[in-house]
Amino acid sequence: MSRVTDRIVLQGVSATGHHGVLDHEKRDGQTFVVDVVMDLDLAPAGRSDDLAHTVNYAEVAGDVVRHIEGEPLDLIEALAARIAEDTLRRPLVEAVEVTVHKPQAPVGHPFTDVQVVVRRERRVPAVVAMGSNLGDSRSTLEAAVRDLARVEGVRVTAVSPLVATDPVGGPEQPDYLNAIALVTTRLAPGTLLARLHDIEAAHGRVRETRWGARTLDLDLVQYGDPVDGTDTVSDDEHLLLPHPRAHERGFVLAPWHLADPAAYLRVEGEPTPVEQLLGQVDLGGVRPSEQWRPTW
Ligand code: PH2
Ligand code: MG
Ligand code: MG
Repeated sequence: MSRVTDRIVLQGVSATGHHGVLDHEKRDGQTFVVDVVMDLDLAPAGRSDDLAHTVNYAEVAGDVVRHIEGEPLDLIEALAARIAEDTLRRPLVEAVEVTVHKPQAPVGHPFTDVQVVVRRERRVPAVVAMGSNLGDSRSTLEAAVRDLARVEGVRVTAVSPLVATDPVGGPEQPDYLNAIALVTTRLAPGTLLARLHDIEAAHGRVRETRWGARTLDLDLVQYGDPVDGTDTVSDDEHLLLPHPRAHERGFVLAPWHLADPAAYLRVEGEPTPVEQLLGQVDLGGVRPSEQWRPTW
């Protein structure tokens, strides 16, 4: 279920900078050398052969040189941290390790190199809606929580109570059990969604009838925080975010509110309290269920 992280390694980018605690360092400048290791999923670019599906390392090198040549700092720790934060702003980068070398540092003794290494990981909150109405739904949902927690780069932070719900849409089918899992993740949204599909498939999910009965459905409802505007909004047909129907579905809103009474969802562009949305939907088909005991 997990993935050995792919990476891009950019090594030995060098330029002259004026960083250092000593006056002569600020005045005269010296060579700084930077390595950047980016963790990201390279499978999409491997399939498509399209630069838009990966990180352009030439752009990263440009950023590094701008930082080296930019505002003089006292510490190479500060230089490394800024480069790392900048790199992590690129949406596909899950984690980054930056090494700053200062081979001409005023160390006062013969030495070959001094380096600082910083690692920074993306940590984005995300909301996963879970549903099942075929087989032993409660056991399936419990297993799905464990599977989710085992995905490399995903932490489960909270899980809602189970709710029993009337099926919405689709053909005649059994009632559902629904729940919400709150996670934090360093995975990019498309990567997280692909891992959700892997878990569905591992539980025998086959994609046949739209809105038909299923052993397991895992939907990515929201990625990021709409309150501070860091949520991903996407109309890519393979990655619709926020989930286009979540705001009108009691089987999503009710358990979400139980897991996080202060939750917000972006609706028609506006961050909206889930509690308010809950007041606008028909909750007739949503009932408390026999409880589950998810562990992860
Ligand atoms: N999921 C659907 C369609 N209808 N109805 C309920 N009650 N619960 C669901 O999870 C659900 C549904 C499509 O994903
Ligand atoms: Mg669904
Ligand atoms: Mg789905």
